This record gives sequence, structure tokens and C-alpha cells, in this order.
Amino acid sequence: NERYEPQAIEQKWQTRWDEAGVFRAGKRPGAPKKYILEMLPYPSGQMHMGHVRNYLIGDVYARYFQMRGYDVLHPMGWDALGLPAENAAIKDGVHPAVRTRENIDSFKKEMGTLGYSYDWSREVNTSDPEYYRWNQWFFIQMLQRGLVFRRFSKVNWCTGCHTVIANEQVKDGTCERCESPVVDREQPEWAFRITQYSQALLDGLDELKEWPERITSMQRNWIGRSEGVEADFNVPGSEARIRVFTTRIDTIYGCTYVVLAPDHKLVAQLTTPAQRAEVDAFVKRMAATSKTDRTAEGVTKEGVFTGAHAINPFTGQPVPIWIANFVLSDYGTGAVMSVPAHDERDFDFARKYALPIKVVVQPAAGDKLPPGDALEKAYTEDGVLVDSGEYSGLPSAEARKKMGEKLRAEGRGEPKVTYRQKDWGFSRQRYWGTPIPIVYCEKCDPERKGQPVPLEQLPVRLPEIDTQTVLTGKGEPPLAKVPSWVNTTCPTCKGPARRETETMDTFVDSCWYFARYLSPHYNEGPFDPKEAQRWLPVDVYVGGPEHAVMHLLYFRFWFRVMKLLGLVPVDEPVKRLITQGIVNGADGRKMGKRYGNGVAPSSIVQKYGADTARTYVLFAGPPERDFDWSHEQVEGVFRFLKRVWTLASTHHAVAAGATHAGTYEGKALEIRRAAHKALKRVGEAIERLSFNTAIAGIMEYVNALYALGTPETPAEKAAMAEAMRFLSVVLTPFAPHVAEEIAESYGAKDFTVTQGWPEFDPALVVDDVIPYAVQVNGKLRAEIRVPVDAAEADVRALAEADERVQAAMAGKTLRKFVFVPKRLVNFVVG
Ligand code: ANZ
Ligand code: ZN
Repeated sequence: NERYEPQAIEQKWQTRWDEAGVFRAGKRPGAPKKYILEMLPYPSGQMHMGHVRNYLIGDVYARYFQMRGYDVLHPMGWDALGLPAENAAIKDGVHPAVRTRENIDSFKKEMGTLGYSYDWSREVNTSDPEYYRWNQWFFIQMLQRGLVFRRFSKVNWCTGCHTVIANEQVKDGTCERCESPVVDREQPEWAFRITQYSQALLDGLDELKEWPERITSMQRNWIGRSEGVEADFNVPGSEARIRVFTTRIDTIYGCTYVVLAPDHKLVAQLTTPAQRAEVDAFVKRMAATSKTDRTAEGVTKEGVFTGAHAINPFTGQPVPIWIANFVLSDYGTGAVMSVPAHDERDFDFARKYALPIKVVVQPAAGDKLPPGDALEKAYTEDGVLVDSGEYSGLPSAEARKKMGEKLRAEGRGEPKVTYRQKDWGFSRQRYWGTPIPIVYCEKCDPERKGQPVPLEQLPVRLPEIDTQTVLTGKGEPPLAKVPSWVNTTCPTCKGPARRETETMDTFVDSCWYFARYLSPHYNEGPFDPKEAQRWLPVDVYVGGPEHAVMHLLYFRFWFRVMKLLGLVPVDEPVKRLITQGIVNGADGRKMGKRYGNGVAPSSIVQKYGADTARTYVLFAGPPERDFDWSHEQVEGVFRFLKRVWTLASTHHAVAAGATHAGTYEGKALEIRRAAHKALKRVGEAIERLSFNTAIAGIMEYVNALYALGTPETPAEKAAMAEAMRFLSVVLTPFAPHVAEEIAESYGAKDFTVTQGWPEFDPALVVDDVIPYAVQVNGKLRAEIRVPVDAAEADVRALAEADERVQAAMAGKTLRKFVFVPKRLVNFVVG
């Protein structure tokens, strides 16, 4: 074929790959494995460029490693449960299952047109009861081990989605998904005790050498380990003791007041009659303000005095007890000792309410701080203690140690490590999720703790429903509106009982789906542990950086639970994480509905073909960086593939099948050198995740072959035949359809991924000529090309022979000659 017509070849190859099962995992049992994974999509109706890019990054590796001889697992599935389908159902009455099915079909069809190398025999759908059954199984295993519990707590209630959402989904007091206000609500909920793993999850980060530093440091901050001390302040004339958490016990002699969270349990008890009205009003106002609104940066610090005092355990002196908006009841102990001289927040607060400021730490060197009432701002660094009784003169760190030990010895406190991370509440009051496998029996379980559904009764399936009456977005949770489902029998007494009507957060589904791919139809457990031995951990995981502290932390937690259950052999699920950058529109803003700047992948595929779409998206920038869509560049890539096509077909008549037994010289050698260098350069760039330079390398290679012209001698023809085979090799990860066409026309008997990635010949890739910069008085005058191993004298002679250099030195005397091997020479003249 003379003309490049992608539409004529792409479908053909997609069908052939599919029929031959060329991307099935497990075909090479003796070979080393690679598990290449991309975050599974939520099947919305349409695939966008972000998806395309995400899957392409994985696809390059899947094809490349298969060519390198690995047994590659590259699966795909659907994160099919969740809010959007249910919210849509509330609007238009289409059952979420129906909509989800349609969406998956169209999404999958569209994926097909891009020629991704998936092993579809392992497809997983999280809304399949055979999948979520194992969510329920995990829940029960974790319940038995104390890793699931029911708590009564303050939750984030989204007023738009009518459900609880995670802290991570609240952005500036609104729901990340629907942008409705989020309010605090007290209610019982189920939670995973992820905090039991805080330290393990933190330590594990050190192992993750191939994760982006940005992601590991976000996880570190999120877990928020803090080393400090808990100390008790007694309240005279009361049994009450206020326990504070501080990272700066060394400053305790400077504590001039104590602050409790407005919802701290001692507030009511401690408040004096004179202060009650003011305190009650403040507490009430705070209760109606969400946590984010209370503590967001820029929110003014405010508080009220309770009228009570507490005794500083070191000085024995009383200090006033306040309550304030900035102290959180769910961090540390919900109470702080305030040291205005050494903490900025306490300083501002003390100034505002005229509370005393007392300096107790002086800088170890330099100017001394003035007395507290003359202080301009808090001194927050470590230093040497002053006015601190027997601790005066000690450096901060040493004082912290001594003071912590003393509190412990006296039973008035202890050193303590605190984590900012919270347990993961996963109850959702929605329909389209995994039913929580719990039943409540009034007789056997009067406290309503809940009893797990017996394992042999799993899965607890979602009931069939009348969509319009059940999915209304109002009133009780949807499942509570299905009496035939809610009413069941108690597993203990066989009497009447009620099912839990909450469903699980869909982040549960994405905690372990990658393991289900290993044995998607296994029914003796969530997956076959033998397969886990073979395939886990995942070698390369590709997804959006927005998952840094939810999915990527939750699934690390879950993996450790799976280890505990003996299901997986290692601690961490993923070796190398790649977080892809954003695809922006041509206007530089994130591509999508919001700005109406979307480019539909299908429009590009239809017009230019999948190979152009693929190659462009990978050429537009390094995978981890954002890029702006450029239509000119799409055209440019299309023209490049046309050039590739023309090159291959022009030489076909003379070169296909050509062989040569003798030596290669002159042009024949140049062709071979270009081919072997391309193989080396593209392979190395792929390994370094530099797909754009890999593609640039292919472009240069194609240019070099054009420049070398038509092969004439038998040696040149044979060299060109090899060059065309190599061209198909290096194109395979990016433009696999064109690659197959070329390979086939040059006599390949098998698919390019199966034929493999040949080793380059080291003798053919050495650069025997390198450039030298030639300077005169440090100023660049010329560039010369010199044999790599040329001696200093030879380089100098060549440089001196250059006309531009001679012109620059004319009439001057040489003072010095500088020679930097393989880089530059400099003539110093005067
Ligand atoms: C006294 C003190 C003196 C503090 C000083 C700091 C500087 P991280 O590092 O984030 O753990 N704190 C403790 N519990 C709190 C709560 N529930 N709400 C708001 N603030 C709380 O921070 C620990 C510090 O944050 C603690 O150390 C406490 O203030 C405050 F010169 O105690 B510090
Ligand atoms: Zn019972």
C-alpha cells in the first residue's frame, strides 16, 4: 500500500491480537514477570484524554516488557459502584446497574479503538456480587480482628449527596464531587482502624524508592507523626484533670493559660456559673460551624474564659482555662497548654485577650529576647531554658527528655507519639455500594453492636428495587426502604432481625481489585494466594496524583491486612508508581467539561487513527508533567507516521527479504549504525520513563534513514531490511498498528511483541566522532567534529585550522591553550 490509511489497518490488527490472545498473561511460566497496572476507571459515559494518557503509559511498558521476554500481566476493570450513577438515577429514574452496564460497554468499546494491550480475560467489575462478596468477607475478617469497629462520631455530611463523605473529599467546606455545603453531623458509623497501621505505613514509605517523592511526602504529612508529651493539669476543688498534648514540654514554665476544644467533655463541668451563658453561646456557635471553617487558615482565633483554673504540674501555679475555636477535639487530647512567648497562635491569642506572656527559652546564641510584655513575636525555635526552675540552663531537647521522664515517674503524664491520621469511616447511606454484612437482633444484641452475616450466606446482594420509589435522595437510606430486604432472620436465635442498611465507601473496592485480576473467577477466597506469589507486588502502577492520600494510602493499609491474613507475600503492593500529569486544553486550562475545551479521543482516532493519537499524547511531554493540547502537533505526528509509512513502502521492493553475508562498509554501515543506535536510545528512554525523547529518537532515526537514500548494493539492501525491522520494533510501544504492518511486509511471521526486542550490537553504537566547542578568550567561535580518541595535539590542529578561529586570533599572541577532553578547547590570546 502506498498511502497511509490508519482506518484500513488498525481494526485489522486489533482483531488479530484479540483472536490470538497475544496479551494474555501467564504464557511464559518460566520467564520473569512484570505486572503493569493502571488505576481502574469509574465508567462514566465517555473516556477523556486523561484516561487515554493514563492507559498509554501503562501500555508502553506492557508491550515493551513483553518484547523484553517477560511474562506480562496487564489487566483492566471497572470501579463500577458509586455515587454518580446513583445521583443520575435520582434525576432520571434509570437504575444504576443499567446505566453502569451501558457506560462500561461504551467505555470499553472506545478503549478498544486505541489498541491497548489488555488481557481482557481477567476483566473485573466491582458491582458484580462475585466481586463485592469479598469486600464483605474482608469486612468480617477485619471485624474479628478488631480492625473494623462501630463508633459514634462527628461525620462530614454532604447536603447534596445525602451521605457521609471522607475528610479527604471535603474541599473548603464543600463536597469535592457536587460542591454542596458539608456539615458536621453526629451519628454512628462503621470505621476501619487504619490508625493501627499508622507507624507501619510511615515506615513502609522508606521502602518505596520508586515512588514520586511528592506522593510519599504527602502521605508522610497526612499520617502526621508527632512526638511529644502528655501532661496532666489538676483543677483545684475538682476531680477533673486536664490532659494536654504538647510537642514543647520544655516551654511549660511559660504556660500562662490552658485551652480546651469547645466540645471537650470537661467544658460543662468546669465552667463557673458566672461564665456559663457566654461559654454556652460560644459552644453552640462552634457546634454549628464545620471543622474546616473553624480551623482554616486565616480564620480569626477566638475563645472565651470558663472561669476555672488549672494547676501547672511543674510550677504549681494556677492558670486560667479557656475554650477556643482552634483547638480540635479529635487531635491529641483535645486540650493544649498555651505558651504565648513560644507559639505564634498562642501569642496572637494572648495579645487579643490580654493574657500574660512569659519568656522561658532564650536563643542559644545572638540577641536575648526582651521580657514577655515587650516581645514583638513568638520565638518558636529551640534554645536554652530560663526561669524554669531546676531545668534552667538546659538545652530544649535535653529538657524535653528530662521533663517527660519526670512526669512519667510521678504518674502525671508520659512521652507520647500522636498521629494526625484518623480512622477510616466507611459507612455510606447509599444504595449503589457493597451492603455491610451485619444484622441487628433486639433479643440477642440489645446494644445494637451488630452481628456479622455468616460467611456461607455471602454475598449479601443488593436487592432489586423500584428505582423511582427507592432512589429519591430523601429520607432514610435507600436500603431501609426495601422491607423485604431489611427484614431477615438472626443468625443466632433465628428470630426476626434487621439488616444494616448502610453500604461501604467505594474506596473499599479499589483497595484490592488488582489482586482479583490474578484469579478473577476464584471462589474459595478473594483471590488465589498462589497467583499472588507469582504476580505481586505490582511492578508499575500508573494513575492520577489526586489519589495520593486516599486510594494510595487505603490500599497500602489493605495490603498489610491481606498480609496479616496470609494472602500476600510482601508488605507493599506497588514497586514503582507513576503519577501522570494533566492534559490541558489548547487554552492551558485542564481539559474537560468545565471549560468546554475537551478534545474527544474518538474524534482524533477517527480523523488520524489510534497510532497518531497514541504517539502524540506520549510525545507531548514527559508522562509526569502536564501538557497543553496542540492541534498543530497532532498534525505533525500524523505527518511523521505518513513519512514512516512512505519510507517503509519505498524501500520495500528492494530491501524486503534482502540478505548479505559479507562485511558492511560505507553507507551500508551507516544504515546499520543508525538502526542499532535507535534500538539502544529508544529502549533506554523507555526504561527511564522518557517516552517523549524515545519518540524524538524514532523521528531522528527516520530522518537519518531518509538522508541515507535508496539502498543499492546487496549490503545496503540487507542493512535496510534490518533497519526496517528495527523500525517496527521501536514503533511498537507507541504506534503498534503501523509497526505490525511494517514488520509483516518485511517478512515477520509473528506479532511484534512476540518477536521481541533485539539486542543492539555494541560495536555499532559507539560514537566515533564527537563535537568540541572552540573558544577564543572564553567566547564560542566554532564547533568542530573530532574522532573520540583524538589526542590533544590533533584537536588543537583541527581547531587552529578553522577559519572563524583564525579570524578571531588574527594579530594576537597566544598566551595559553586550554584543553578539556571530549568537551572544549580555549585559546587565550592578548
Ligand atoms: C505547647 C506548645 C508550646 C506547643 C510551643 C507548641 C509550641 P503538631 O506538631 O502538629 O503535633 N496542639 C496539641 N493538640 C492540639 C489540638 N487538639 N488542637 C490544636 N492544637 C493542638 O502540634 C502539636 C502542638 O499543637 C502542641 O504543642 C500543642 O501546642 C498544639 F512553644 O503545646 B504545643
Ligand atoms: Zn437473635
